Amino acid sequence: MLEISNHDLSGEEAYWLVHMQQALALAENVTSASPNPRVGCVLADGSEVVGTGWHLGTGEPHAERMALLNAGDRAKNSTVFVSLEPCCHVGRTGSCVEALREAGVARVIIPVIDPNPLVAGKGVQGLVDAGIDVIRLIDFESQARAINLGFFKRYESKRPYVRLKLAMSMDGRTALANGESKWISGTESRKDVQSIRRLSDAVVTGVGTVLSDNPQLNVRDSAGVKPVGQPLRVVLDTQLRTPVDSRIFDAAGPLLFLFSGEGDAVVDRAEALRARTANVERVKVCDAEGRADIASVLKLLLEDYGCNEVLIEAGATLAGGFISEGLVDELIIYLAPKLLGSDGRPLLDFGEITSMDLAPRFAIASATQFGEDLRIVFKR
Ligand code: AOF
Ligand code: ZN
Repeated sequence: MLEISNHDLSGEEAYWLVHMQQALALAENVTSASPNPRVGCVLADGSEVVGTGWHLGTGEPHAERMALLNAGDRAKNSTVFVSLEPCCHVGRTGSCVEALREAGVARVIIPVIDPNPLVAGKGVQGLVDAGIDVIRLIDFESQARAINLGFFKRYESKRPYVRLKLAMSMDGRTALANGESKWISGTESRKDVQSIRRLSDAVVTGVGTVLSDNPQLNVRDSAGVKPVGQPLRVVLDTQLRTPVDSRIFDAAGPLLFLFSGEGDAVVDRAEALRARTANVERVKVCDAEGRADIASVLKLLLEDYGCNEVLIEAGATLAGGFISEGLVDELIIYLAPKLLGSDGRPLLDFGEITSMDLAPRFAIASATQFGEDLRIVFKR
């Protein structure tokens, strides 16, 4: 496999940049394919695109197969641009390396190696063994990873990629002392939250938020875009205090309640919630205060529910727990140009920090205005 930087391309190869961009854009268009990655594929003959494909999720054809089908006879001798190393295993859909070999493609161009140990370099080896040239355009690697942050996190860190969303005033308050919090952020910000939910495999909240805000936490039809599927909504509710008439049951989409309490009363409440078509599971591990163990919750979502990307929309206590355990990859703060004063509720609750060196640190990844608010994205 040849590794090439963009500025080393010349002549006809300049088209490679355009085709690779298109393959990445096709991948990016997929809201979620979890636990699989978002993948896009373009088949080209010189400057001309002869086939396109993308992967829609478990059990669906891989991007390469869709593109091969789309190209038909024109796949022969074409150059294949795919946003991830092609797979070589016979999983739910059969090896893409095999399909590319059979179609007689000339060359495969990728930005990044698949982190899944079933593939991880073996796809490239399979192509090379079949006499197909493989080129990796190294300058597209970070863009390719950014489309699948959760998929890479799954294999590289054995956890989902976690986003924590919060809305606060200029002085870092989320609600008035009396609990009133509607609406700190404006309509544009709330619309943007919808687009983040749409990308998420799960939206996690705590029972406190269910009791105080009575949210639905689903993806609603915003800006004319029809929601594609719904994220799994997860409520951490140790004693199962969620009332059976909460609005969360009214919205379409799967629901999961995680509890850790014991005794007949909790078991009865679990039955009542199950009757409302929710999954209810006891999480074995709990911390000293009886709160659900956050790392175990994430492990459960990764392994049993196939979640690559998780969004936390919770109050100060649960959000603070995620931060203090170092489990937040991305912090999304909507800053509203209001002041709520020192009696307002704080953004995060995570105990005293005794030295500046111990303060959790993030770097600013972007700052964008939404209506009157500013959205600041921080990354670890
Ligand atoms: C590709 N193109 O479009 C996708 C790939 O369960 P399976 O058989 O669908 O295999 C899933 C694995 O295949 C997934 O974890 C990833 O390693 C690879 N996904 N590969 O070449 C695709 N979706
Ligand atoms: Zn494949």
